[in-house]
Formats: sequence, structure tokens, C-alpha cells
Amino acid sequence: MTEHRTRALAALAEQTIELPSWAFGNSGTRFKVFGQPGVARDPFEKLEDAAQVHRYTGAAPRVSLHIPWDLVDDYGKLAAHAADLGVSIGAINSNLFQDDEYKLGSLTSADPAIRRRAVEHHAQCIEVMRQTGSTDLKIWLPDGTNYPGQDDLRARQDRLADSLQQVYAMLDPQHRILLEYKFFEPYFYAMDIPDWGTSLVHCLALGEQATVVLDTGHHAPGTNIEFIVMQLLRVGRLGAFDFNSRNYADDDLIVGSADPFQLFRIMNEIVAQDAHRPESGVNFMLDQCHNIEPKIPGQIRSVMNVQEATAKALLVDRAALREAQLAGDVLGAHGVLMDAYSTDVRPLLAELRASKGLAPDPYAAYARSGHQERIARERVGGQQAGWGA
Ligand code: RM4
Ligand code: MN
Repeated sequence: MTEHRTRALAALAEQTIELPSWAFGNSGTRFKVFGQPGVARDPFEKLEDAAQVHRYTGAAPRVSLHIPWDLVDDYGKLAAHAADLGVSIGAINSNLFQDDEYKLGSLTSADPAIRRRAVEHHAQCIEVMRQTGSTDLKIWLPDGTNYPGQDDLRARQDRLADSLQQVYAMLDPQHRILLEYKFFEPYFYAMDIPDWGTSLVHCLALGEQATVVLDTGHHAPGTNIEFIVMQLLRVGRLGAFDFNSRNYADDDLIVGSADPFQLFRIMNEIVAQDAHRPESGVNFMLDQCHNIEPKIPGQIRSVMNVQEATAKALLVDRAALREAQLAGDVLGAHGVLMDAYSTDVRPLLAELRASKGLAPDPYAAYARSGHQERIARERVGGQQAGWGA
């Protein structure tokens, strides 16, 4: 066990988790957006909040941006601000769901002028990547249809393939496309990228710089997500996660909150293929909104939950597991996994944090810091950032 612990500590020390800028703005339900005192008013303040999460966890050094929600005049200045705070800019998310013209589709639209506009938006995002040093262009396609017969499903795929090809052609060599899928919403009959298979088919057609992003909230209930993780790793196309927790729909709750065992099963497949290592290229991002809970502590809790699931996965006795599997020892093999899952890894993570000069409990350390009270006091005036701002 001590040997496992040592290896787990070394692996955990290298693990990083990317934070979404939109987690730090006001958000809510379809019915009401709840404001909170001290919430960031612009992308610069969002980065300051993200830097707090990194300061107490030591594991969250990058922040994803959403364009145009995080539009600024000078991206060089924003990147420099991030660097001053000890963080950097991560994935750039495009936005294809807020313009009236996109009602019937963006990259899939039957109207060539609308498709061109959607492609051009990605040129703008790629420019932001160049100015911020970001390497990941994340595309979540909200396109789809509500009624059978509304549009030609095949034609929509063909138009999508063509639009994506144009976006892909604009990438620099170090850039990647992260192509996200979602089984329903905002449209309810047929989404144009509803599942990992469709995303993968498009990525394979595009080329090696295109990879799939798996949002844990974007599957039908009961879907075996860890199987998808295994398969995408097997073919070298798992580019990133959007981590969150769902109960009913795309709930965007704190990852691992309702089903920590699912998060463990996912991380177990990751560790089994060594994809937790930074060289694997898998970007472990959060995609969450904190509607009723405070934002910075919500992100800290999320990072801690990913770390706990990873630590447990690293403690799985792989040799014993393989032996039991080869011997056909069904319950023995299952027991090896459950032993790791049942381990209290909080002391291990406290040790990891001590080795980085951090407090053992980042959540408590942030609460003690007085930062939350300070931003509530100081951030007065101006417009708080929110969904779409
Ligand atoms: C989508 C998807 C994307 C996110 C948007 C705002 O459901 O998860 O990742 O950018 O929401
Ligand atoms: Mn997502």
C-alpha cells in the first residue's frame, strides 16, 4: 500500500483541472437568475476569482473563456493579468446559440450566409487563442431540430462536416478542436451532434487535431460513461472532459456531488490507460454553474472532488485486479475496485497539499481567508457578470 501511496502522490502532484470563467458569474434556473454579493463584474475579475481557487487547491492553473461572454478589447492584457495571478488561459469556447439568425441552425444552417457567419465566429475565437496562448478551441453545437421532417437530417450532417472542415483549416499546428456532444436541448427531436459516436465520426474526418469532449451531464440516464471514456482513449480521441453532475438533465451541478462512485469509475478508466498524466493531452475541465451556492467555494469543492476520485483510482491495486480478472474471479476483481473506492483519501490529499505548502483543507482555508467578505465589500457598482455577459 505504501508503494501505491507514493505513486499516487506523485501522480496527483501533476494533475491539473481547468476552471470555467462562467462559473464565477451570476447564474440561475430557467425561472430566475440569483445575484450574489461580490460576484465578478468582468473577465478580469473572473480570473481573480479563479486564481483564488488555484491558490487554495494548487491544482487549477487554467481558466476557459467563452466568446463573446468574455469579450475584452485587449486579450494580451487579459493574458498578462492571468499570468500575474499565476494562472493561464485555457480552452476558448465558441457561442452558436445566442443569435436570432441561429434559430434553425448555425454550422448546419441551410442558409450559406448563416453558415459563413458561424464559421467566421470561429476565426474570431482562433484569434483570441493566438493572443492568449490558448491551444484548445471548444465547440459545443447547439443545432438540432424539434420536429420529424423539419429538415433533412443527412443534409444537416453534410453541411456540418463542411463547416467544421473550414474551421479546422484555420487552426495553427499546435491548436486542437474539442468537439462536444449533447443528446438533447436546446432542441428535442434530433440534435446534430447528439452523442460521442457522431462527434468521433466528425473528428476522424477532420484529422488528428480534432478530439471529442465528454461533458458528464450530456447523456441519457443510466449511460455507462466510463465505457465511452475507455473507448475514446483507446482510439486516441478523448480531448477533454466537461465535469459536472446531473440528476435529470444538463444540471451543471458540482461534479461528484450526487454520484461520487460514477466519478470514481470514470477516473478508474482514465488511470487504467495512464490518461491522468499531463502528456496524455486530456484536459480535465469543469463546466458548471453555481446558482444557489457561493461560486469560489463551489469551484474549490469541485476540484477537491475530482482529486478525491483520482486519488482513489490511483490506489486501485492494478496487479491484483488483473490477476483476479484473468482467473475469472468476478467478486475478487470487483472487490479490488471497491477496496480502493472505500479508502478515505483525505489524509493522502492533505499530505499532497502539505508538500506544496498548502493548507490540508482548501475549502476551510478559503473560508478563513476573508476573501469572500472582501469582494462583497469592494465590488460595488458596475454590472455583475452573468449568463451571457
Ligand atoms: C452547453 C455545453 C457547453 C457550454 C454551454 C454554455 O450545455 O455544456 O459546454 O459551453 O452549455
Ligand atoms: Mn459542456
